[in-house]
Amino acid sequence: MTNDLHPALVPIYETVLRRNPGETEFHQATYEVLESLRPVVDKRPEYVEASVIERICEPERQIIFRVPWVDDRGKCQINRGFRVEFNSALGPYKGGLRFHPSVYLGIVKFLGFEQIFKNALTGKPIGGGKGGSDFDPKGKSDAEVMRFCQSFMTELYRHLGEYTDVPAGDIGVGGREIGYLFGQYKRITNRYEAGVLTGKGLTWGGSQVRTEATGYGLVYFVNEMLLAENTTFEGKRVVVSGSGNVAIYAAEKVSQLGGTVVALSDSGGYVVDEGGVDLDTIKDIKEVRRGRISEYVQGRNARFIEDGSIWDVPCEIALPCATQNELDDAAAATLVRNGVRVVAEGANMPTTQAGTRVLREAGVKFAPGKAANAGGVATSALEMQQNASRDSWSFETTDDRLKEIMQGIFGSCMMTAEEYGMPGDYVAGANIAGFTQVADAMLALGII
Ligand code: NDP
Ligand code: 2IT
Repeated sequence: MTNDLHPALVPIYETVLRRNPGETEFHQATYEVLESLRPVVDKRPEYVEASVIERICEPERQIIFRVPWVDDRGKCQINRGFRVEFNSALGPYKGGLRFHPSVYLGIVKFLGFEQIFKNALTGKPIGGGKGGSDFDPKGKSDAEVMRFCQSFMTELYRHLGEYTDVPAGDIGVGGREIGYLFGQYKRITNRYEAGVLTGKGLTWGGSQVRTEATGYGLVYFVNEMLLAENTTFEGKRVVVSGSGNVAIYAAEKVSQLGGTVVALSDSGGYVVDEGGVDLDTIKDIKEVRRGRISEYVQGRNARFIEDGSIWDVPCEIALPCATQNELDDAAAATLVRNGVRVVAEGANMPTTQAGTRVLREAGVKFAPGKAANAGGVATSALEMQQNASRDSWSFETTDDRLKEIMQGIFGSCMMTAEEYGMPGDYVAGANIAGFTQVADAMLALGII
């Protein structure tokens, strides 16, 4: 289906389909950006003439490698590792690593593609990339996770560097994994090159607020959306999907700003606590014990629902913070029926194309992930900045910078949408604002 694309972009999208067979998530991510570029093609034909759009859809480099490791029973396990270095027009490749059994090239490419524009929106000098593995950390011992990370880095290290490519976390990769990865990088290279990875621990080169940054940044962005509608989080019912890094700190900031998070989930189901979910308990289950969300209801007046959708829970603000395509058209219709006013993506591409259409047609304010969840990578850029200057900033200073960056992204999405005749369309605003920055740099750098 190409009928919403500018005619000049149809052959480019057809090339994406032909070159990347079966990579449906990558097709979806490119289609969404190309669709937004309709007015840009008319205004700036040089982007097509200098094949900037065509080049931006083809990764600069794609690395796929074997990751052998030995489990606790002494048995050899084989996983597949990926790093897609998508675009370095604005800076070194930057983007997370995902460890999840669903990871394949199409997932890594969609994430890397989104990352290009997200990183441009932050205003920081970072290009776009993403990586990961089909390794499943669930149920593995710390020792197994360490051996896997060491094997993964034994290949990946040769492609990294603070001026080349700087990974961080994503699904299944948090502080523990970044520690093992950084340790192995340091050992192989014999360099304490702190700026090669972000999301490090506070005692070994990490930045204040990086743990909280994606979730906090998402809520700062939504706060700007609410202020534009003359309202705030105060007294609002909020549903947050997931219960990982992004979901937990989004929920924390929502409650700090006076909202009530009534539901959270994991891949096993969701919990509803009408009085507001207790985050100390969630942190203990998820961050300390690495347990299941179902454990939350033990001894409390809350419900666990195994089958069904968290989007059935009525709310005014919905924050999908788990994974791609978790909010489809049926879920969107239920949210609309129950009176949702704002949907903002903490995860990458959590809303399907049909889901986005339902929300948009119902007049729901919708914030796309590349704008709304950019606080994580923006704070990674602040971590790189602190590493480069051998400095470390206080929590307050770093949090203030994060807030300013999110306000800046909100402003540029809004202004760009207005400039291109689509006021209030944050999807168009984010895609166009991110794209034009990268495209202008690519024009200046010549055909490379
Ligand atoms: P975590 O691994 O910390 O948490 C992921 C959460 O989502 C868990 O609750 C997990 O449940 C759930 N989940 C993951 N995959 C699935 C699935 N296939 N079906 C149902 N539930 C699932 O990851 P993050 O919080 O870091 O990442 C969440 C999202 O946010 C991702 O889309 C990521 O790309 C995006 N993101 C992350 C950033 C970061 O800085 N970490 C920055 C910007 C975006 P379970 O434990 O049961 O698997
Ligand atoms: O999707 C994302 O922006 C991330 N997982 C964070 C990337 C980063 O480099 O901090």
